[in-house]
Amino acid sequence: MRSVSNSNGAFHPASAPDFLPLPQLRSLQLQRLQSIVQLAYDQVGLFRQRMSERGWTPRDVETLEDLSKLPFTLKTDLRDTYPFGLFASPMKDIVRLHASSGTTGKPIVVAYTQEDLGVWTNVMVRSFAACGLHEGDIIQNAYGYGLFTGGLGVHYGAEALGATVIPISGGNTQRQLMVLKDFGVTAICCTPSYFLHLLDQGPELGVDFKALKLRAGVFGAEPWTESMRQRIQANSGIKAYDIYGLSEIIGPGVAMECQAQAGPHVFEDFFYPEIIDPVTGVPVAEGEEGELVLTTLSKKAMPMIRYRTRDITSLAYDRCECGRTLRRIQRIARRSDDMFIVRGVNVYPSQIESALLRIEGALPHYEITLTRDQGLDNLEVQVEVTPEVFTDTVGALEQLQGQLNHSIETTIGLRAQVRLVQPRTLQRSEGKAKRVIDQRKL
Ligand code: DLL
Repeated sequence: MRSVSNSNGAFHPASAPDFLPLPQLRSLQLQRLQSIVQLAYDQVGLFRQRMSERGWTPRDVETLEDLSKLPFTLKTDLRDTYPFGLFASPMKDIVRLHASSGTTGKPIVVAYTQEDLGVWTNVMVRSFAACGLHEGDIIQNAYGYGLFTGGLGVHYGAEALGATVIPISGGNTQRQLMVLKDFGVTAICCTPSYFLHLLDQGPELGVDFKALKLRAGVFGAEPWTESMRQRIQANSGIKAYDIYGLSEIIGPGVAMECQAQAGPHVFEDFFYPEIIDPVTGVPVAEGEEGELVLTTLSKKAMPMIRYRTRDITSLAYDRCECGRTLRRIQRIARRSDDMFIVRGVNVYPSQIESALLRIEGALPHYEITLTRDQGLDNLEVQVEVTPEVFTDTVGALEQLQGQLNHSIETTIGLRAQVRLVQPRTLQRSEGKAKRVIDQRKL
């Protein structure tokens, strides 16, 4: 069923919760928090055990402030309970699974009930409406379809908005540009770096962005800066909006910018944000920078209580000019762990390490270099090999290189350029090894 929306996109009925008076919003949050804590306590062994260790029961959550006494959920909890250990609903009620990179070779798995998918669609409709998209828009969805949440999350939201969706998925720049132009696309969804790449390639392939009908970009899934936004807007003539999300919480649509472009509003009626000191775990003062912690207030398949995102940001409490009462996160400045994002794919150095060490001849000394060429990310991995391998024939070296390439690609789903180097060439560090050199200019 198509939802109603007015044609100038100023207000969509689904956006009503964005404007709830704060006392009403807080009381809705508390009510939802209490029932989600009860669900997690009843259904998720790990959560119940951690609560019991502290001598707490769901009844101890009497105010929203009590949330800060509850145990955190970490990415390692998802890894340790792989694949389905944190599910709170029986498999028969789970209608969708997605997955995202874990810190080792195994991904982390996330689940949705039908009701959860409804919430996801709802926040995506509100995301589009917030940046002025509406029924009748033609949305090119260049986020990857598959286990990654970007493709399907955006897809169902755009359909429910009443827009026309083009499910083109990622890659194939030439075809993306042709569709942008020939189909009269009015909005595009992809990573900001991929849009820069499209923008760079446009003139070569006869596409003048300023002559297109395109007016908005919904960009996220990786860090980007205000200067990148300015560059995109100046060179393409579109408005570039920041969308934030993560698989563990739902996917895209945890937070989205409105037309004021003052940082993504968190859809707080479904996701409760806190900012903590990443070292001590203690909540920071209002407006201070720290690690974003999110609690899902309605998720039935896999409730996340105080999930540590590792994303460093701050929360803006001041009233936005759009009138939304939802707090805003500021741009994600960095992460408190070593995950990096290449072409929208999350990668941990430890995944690359395990891919390398699976192959005989590779040594545990490696260095990852990230560069960006015409908007496209490149991933180079230099790895030291044993002296025996190094003195081997060229053919043997090439074979090893091929094996390492393959091992990395099957582990992280991305192609890297592997370079074999002699033992003891890479710089040794006295403390924590510096594995990643990021030379990308945002
Ligand atoms: O990237 C979901 C998504 C899809 C968001 C499409 C936006 C658009 P994951 O693959 O689980 O999910 O990666 C989540 O990506 O913890 C951040 O570190 C980073 N990230 C996502 N959005 C932004 C953003 C999707 N707007 C991880 N700015 C998060 C900076 C972002 N970093």
